[in-house]
Amino acid sequence: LPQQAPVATDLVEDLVKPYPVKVKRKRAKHITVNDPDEIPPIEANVRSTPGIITTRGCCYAGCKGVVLGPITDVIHIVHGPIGCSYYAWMTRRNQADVPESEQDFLKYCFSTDMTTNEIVFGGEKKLAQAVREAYEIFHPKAIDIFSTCPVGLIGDDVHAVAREARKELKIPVFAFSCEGYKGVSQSAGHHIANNGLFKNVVGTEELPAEAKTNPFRVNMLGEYNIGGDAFEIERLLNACGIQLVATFSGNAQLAELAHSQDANLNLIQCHRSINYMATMMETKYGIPWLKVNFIGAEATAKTLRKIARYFGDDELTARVEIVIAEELAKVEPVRQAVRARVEGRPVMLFVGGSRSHHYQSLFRDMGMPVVTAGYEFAHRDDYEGYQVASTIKVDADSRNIEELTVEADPEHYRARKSPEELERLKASVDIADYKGMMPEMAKGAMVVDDISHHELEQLIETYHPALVCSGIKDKYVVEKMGIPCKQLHNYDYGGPYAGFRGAVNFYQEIDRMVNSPVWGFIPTPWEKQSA
Ligand code: CFN
Ligand code: HCA
Repeated sequence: LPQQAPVATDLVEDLVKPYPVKVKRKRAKHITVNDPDEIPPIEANVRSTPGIITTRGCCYAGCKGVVLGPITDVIHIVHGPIGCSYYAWMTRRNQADVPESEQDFLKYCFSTDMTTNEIVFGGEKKLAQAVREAYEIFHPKAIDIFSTCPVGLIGDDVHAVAREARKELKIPVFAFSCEGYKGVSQSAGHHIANNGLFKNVVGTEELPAEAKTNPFRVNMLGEYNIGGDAFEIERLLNACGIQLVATFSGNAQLAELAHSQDANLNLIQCHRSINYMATMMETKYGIPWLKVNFIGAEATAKTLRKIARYFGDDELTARVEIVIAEELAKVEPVRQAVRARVEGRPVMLFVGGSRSHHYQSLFRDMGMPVVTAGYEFAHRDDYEGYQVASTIKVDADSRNIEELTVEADPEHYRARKSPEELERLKASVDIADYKGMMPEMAKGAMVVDDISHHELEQLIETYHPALVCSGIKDKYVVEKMGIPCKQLHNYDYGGPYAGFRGAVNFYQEIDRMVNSPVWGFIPTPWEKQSA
């Protein structure tokens, strides 16, 4: 790992200086200087301080927007005021490619449009009517319902409405109590969504026998097809002869999730949002899981090798090596050309719950040092990275909101914990850890959890970055400071960035951004000072 020029020891103090005493004490616990050999403690997954501008999302965003929204053939009805739907309508850029013969509701926006009347007199009747109407018009395979803040406050029983609708319409209708205010961020919503999906969908169907002949059957967990990433991952898995049973939940249809228990291995891209599903599938069906990273060319190659190593099959290993060689031959010339133009230029990364870690691989490919990074809402294990595969230490930090009791299903449970299995899991882990942010980040780099706008601005003035990666809530603040800001949530208008083709897209995009002459016309704060 590269060494980072050590930051001034008083930088942490400087960052929190303008805050009142209590806030200062709180925020200081979320800021630390990294040491990959001796991971320093960092406070995470706690309530944001009122009055401080945070970039976090809400529970509803995590449940409906992130985990369930990408499923294409289910009608997602939001029970709440129209704004909750309108402002979430297609902004995440999760893509889908649904055959003509199949239903696709992705581009639609369904809401009960709750108004004062329902807030005062209750909204259950309006919700029941909305479910009926959606069914009569579209005849979907299933309907799910999402509560937003006011629903919890007035006490509508969305689960009772779902139960009645199930009886009346004879299709699965299930509800999620994911009111925005629950928990401390979107993280609570991921958990609620995972529990609901596991309880109502996974294991309700079986993969047909003719689809079970390939011994290398995997699910992609925590891959939402932002900007088409899942398409590229699927292309690579296909090329290697690995069967993708289900993706949770990018470009997913209900049926594939329903028979996902027939996969042999779960690959986790975004651990933060989906670790609950991996653990429950392991407990009930005995399916082991491995953390992977398809972001970055080097990372993708390691990930494919890791999968091949897990299955331990010579033919598969040989095929994987051929795919890697062919793909890297196309990537390398672009990578080298771009690297020559961007190498050494500092980057700052502040995104969600996994990308601030994964995108460091892409910047490593280009030789751009990540001087400071942090998550909006990830938990301590995502920073410290002690959980890398099923057999290794359990996520002790993930305190549950709605704990589901999951028992092994004797029909399906395959004895996975044999000594050989353990050895193979460990060996695959050795190829590339993808543990978490801090073990893979330079010594001396600054780590800031749930960063505020004030801290972001001050860090920009400290590091003079060539690029900031973040989201919509600070993109234009950063660009008005004369520094390009790449959105790593929705990829601005770009993508895919996963896999080998994605890496090429990303190198070219970053080259265009950081080397654009337009930044010469907007003075940075430090240029203004010296003028
Ligand atoms: S697509 Fe994922 S990769 S699911 Fe998660 S933690 Fe969000 S919506 Mo925005 S971009 Fe972001 Fe991650 Fe996993 Fe996305 S970094 S904040 S909740 N996220
Ligand atoms: C969310 C979704 C979000 C927001 C992106 C952003 C996304 O948390 O509500 O703040 O730019 O990726 O769409 O994370």
